[in-house]
Amino acid sequence: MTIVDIDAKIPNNVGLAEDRRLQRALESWQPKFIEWWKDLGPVAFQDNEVYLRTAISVGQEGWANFGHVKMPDYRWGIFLADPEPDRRIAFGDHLGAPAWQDVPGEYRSELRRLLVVQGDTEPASVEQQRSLCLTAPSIYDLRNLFQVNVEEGRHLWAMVYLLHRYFGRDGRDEADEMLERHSGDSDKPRILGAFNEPTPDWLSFFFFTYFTDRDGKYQLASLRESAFDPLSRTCDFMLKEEAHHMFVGATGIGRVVQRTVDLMQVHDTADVAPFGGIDVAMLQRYLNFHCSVSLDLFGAETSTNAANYYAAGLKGRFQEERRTDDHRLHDAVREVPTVAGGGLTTRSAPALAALNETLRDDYIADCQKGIDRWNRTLAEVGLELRRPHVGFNRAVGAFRDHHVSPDGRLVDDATWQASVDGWLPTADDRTYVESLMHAVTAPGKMAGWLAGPSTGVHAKPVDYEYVRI
Ligand code: BYC
Ligand code: FE
Ligand code: FE
Repeated sequence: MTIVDIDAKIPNNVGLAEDRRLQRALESWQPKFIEWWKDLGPVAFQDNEVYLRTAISVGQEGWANFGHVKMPDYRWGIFLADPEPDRRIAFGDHLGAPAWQDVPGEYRSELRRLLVVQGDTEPASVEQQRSLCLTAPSIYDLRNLFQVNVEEGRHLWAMVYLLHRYFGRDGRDEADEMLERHSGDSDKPRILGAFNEPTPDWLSFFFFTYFTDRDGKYQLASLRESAFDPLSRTCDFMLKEEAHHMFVGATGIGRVVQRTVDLMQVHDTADVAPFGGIDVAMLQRYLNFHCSVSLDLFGAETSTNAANYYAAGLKGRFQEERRTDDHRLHDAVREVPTVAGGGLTTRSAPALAALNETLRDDYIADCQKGIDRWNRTLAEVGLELRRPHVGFNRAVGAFRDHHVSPDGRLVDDATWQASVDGWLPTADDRTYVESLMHAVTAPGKMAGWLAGPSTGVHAKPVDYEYVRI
């Protein structure tokens, strides 16, 4: 078991104290990170004490420590899951060979690219969410927002460590650039589409953590399979933190749904806006938006990048080792969606090239589970939320130049224009949701558009002072 040196300037279990060069490199990056956090992290509450969990050990038990800290004093650290003795590569052309402890020269640029794309999303999400602290529906939610933010900051640290440790000068340059690109910046935007969209309100935040952080889960799970063992161990630990982010989204939307249903029952109407609620049709439009932009994050249905990553052993499938095929996929084929002959259909493609689609399928099945849970609440009023068709509102892949309705019909431009206000959030929706966003700061009190959580954080009561105001 590797020891975590939590008191070091940079808490870590990678033996930083023994690697003076790396230590110096990271210690010169650290002030830039703190600068970035102060400039582009949460716009307020930097001097307030927040009840946060900090990773202090990587073992199954007791890896987290809870206590009140000011965010700029958060112990961002570098934590790799414990190594698996004699770990072997589980897929691709190097199947069965020992996992790599260093980067093979021939895969250097591809691996660097993957780390940069992954790392870029982490600070992007903090930037997207930076104003939400002004309008939190409770201090329980405010604390959860900050927990997500500091952990996304730590995820950036995770990728920056790998870049500094294994990629020399190029890696250091890439690490600096992670703090120079910014979400929505017209000159230097973040790399992936969804990370340049604003997260203007808490409804968007809950859907973002439900759908977009879940892309994080699936991408990290694929990278955990990597032959490059330090990446695998890094992602393994990041996934433990990721679970909380998706919990915030799943329970956040669950609480909105609960409140909507309560208001519908009390007032005997589906139009809950006069009572400060969010009606189900509006929830559906927000869901459609966040689901579709997150589906884009998986890339095109067929991709030579994806095939190369897999064959090389850089990026596997979700739960690679539980699959019963040959883990090489040279001869395998699968159907992928396409648009042809005026309709939606499928075509056969090499399974290797179609790995983005395979991961997207796994992701979609996972997304559906939470929707089913929300629908158990909505069943009380005879309504439901539906996952939009995979082709709806897509900007990447086979559907990008086509209009597909949420229920999966190929529609022409005129139909799209006439219908889109029922399918995606309108300016009026956004204005209405914004009108609900007021900070509620008394412990245990909740804004009127969502129900309270069923339990507090880490066995504390719901009315605990999660943020000392
Ligand atoms: N926006 O061959 P294709 C997270 C580019 S989220 C803009 O299909 P590929 C988090 C693509 O880069 C997880 N561009 O792409 C969540 C390629 O460009 P190049 C993030 C896009 O490489 C919440 C070109 O289009 N991690 O952690 O097979 C909060 C051709 O496309 C987009 C990762 O993504 C897009 N949506 O697949 C905080 C893991 N989609 O190379 C954090 C690492 C595609 O031709 N990334 N493009 O210049 C990857 O594995 C792959 O890069 C992708 C794309 C799956 C993203
Ligand atoms: Fe993350
Ligand atoms: Fe996350």
